[in-house]
Amino acid sequence: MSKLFKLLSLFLAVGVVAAACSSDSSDDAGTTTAAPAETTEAPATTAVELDADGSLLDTVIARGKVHCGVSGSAVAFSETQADGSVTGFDADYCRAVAAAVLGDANAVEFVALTASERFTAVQTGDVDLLMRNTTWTQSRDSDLGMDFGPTTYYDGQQLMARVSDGFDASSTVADLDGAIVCTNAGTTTEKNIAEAAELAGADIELLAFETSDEVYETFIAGGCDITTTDGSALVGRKVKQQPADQEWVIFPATPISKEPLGPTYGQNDSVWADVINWTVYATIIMDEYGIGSSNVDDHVNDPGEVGRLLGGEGELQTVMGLSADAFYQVIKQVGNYSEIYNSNLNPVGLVREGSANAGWLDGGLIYAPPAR
Ligand SMILES: N[C@@H](CCC(=O)N[C@@H](CS)C(=O)NCC(=O)O)C(=O)O
Repeated sequence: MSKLFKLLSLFLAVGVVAAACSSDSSDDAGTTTAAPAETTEAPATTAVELDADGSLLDTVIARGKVHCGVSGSAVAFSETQADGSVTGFDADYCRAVAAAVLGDANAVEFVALTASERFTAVQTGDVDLLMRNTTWTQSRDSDLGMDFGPTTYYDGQQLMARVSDGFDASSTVADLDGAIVCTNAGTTTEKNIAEAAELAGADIELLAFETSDEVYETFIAGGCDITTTDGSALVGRKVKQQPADQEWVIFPATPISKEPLGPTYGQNDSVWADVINWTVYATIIMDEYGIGSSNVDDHVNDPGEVGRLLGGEGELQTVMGLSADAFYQVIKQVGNYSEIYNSNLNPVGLVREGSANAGWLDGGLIYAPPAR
């Protein structure tokens, strides 16, 4: 688009806003006035172009790297290795975004953030997105200025304790009366357990630590009776850290909260949001077709949805500011949803079957809108 047209578009857009403001000061009238602009072709195009100009997408493409906020110590989700590389389910979704935007899954700079640091890092622009065991909540969505992408892992908060302290799989929050409970600061976990204990009439002492490593060091040393966080994290830590002389049990079977985890980014950048969201959706849709890294090359010329998503006729990736082959690169270099899930989470015992993270056709919640 020429500079002149862009400028003209800007004036047109400002005109629409000004008209909306001047016609009536009530919210209702503003909405009514603005609505026709969405239904006529030219102003709708204008709006898209203006958004794209200010989007993080341009910044990331110019920079040639995605700055992705992760935990770095979340077992199976994002773990910083001795050589500095980061592995895990969340880390792979950072790579998927880099493959989509830059054609290179390795064009990621991982930024390790504690739970309490993470949202500031998005607000200051230190990271372009979070893939950090982050729960979608109303306050984060509104008050904190975040936006959330599709849930990549449906989690829920549980508790972990020593069997020798009298806890078992049927224990409940009411059984915590008198217990010292350790968790991470700046999390939903911290708030949920305080609220749940109060509701259950259990008097607890809550210790909130900045990192999970401190939580588990304290728990193992007997400084707390209970640790609590997302169930997936408890499973991972139990596999990795349960000492030979202790037996840990996770309860209750039905989590005490819903913790939908997924990509998180700054609000009001729908071009960037679309890119991240459709990167996730592409991994889910390809999974539904049984197309992954090993057979994607056999399907690039497929008709319909598969062909479109892989860059063939009718593709929509270029409309989003990406290369036509953006999602081909995601599947080829990183894999589909099952590949990402199974390679990272099966080793700690987390399986899709029978869980909320199964596909919708298998009774789960993993679902994507159609690519057309
Ligand atoms: N999903 C919850 C909890 C997130 C959280 O901080 N989880 C812990 C346990 S997985 C964590 O990431 N620990 C890793 C670390 O300390 O870096 C939230 O969004 O508040």
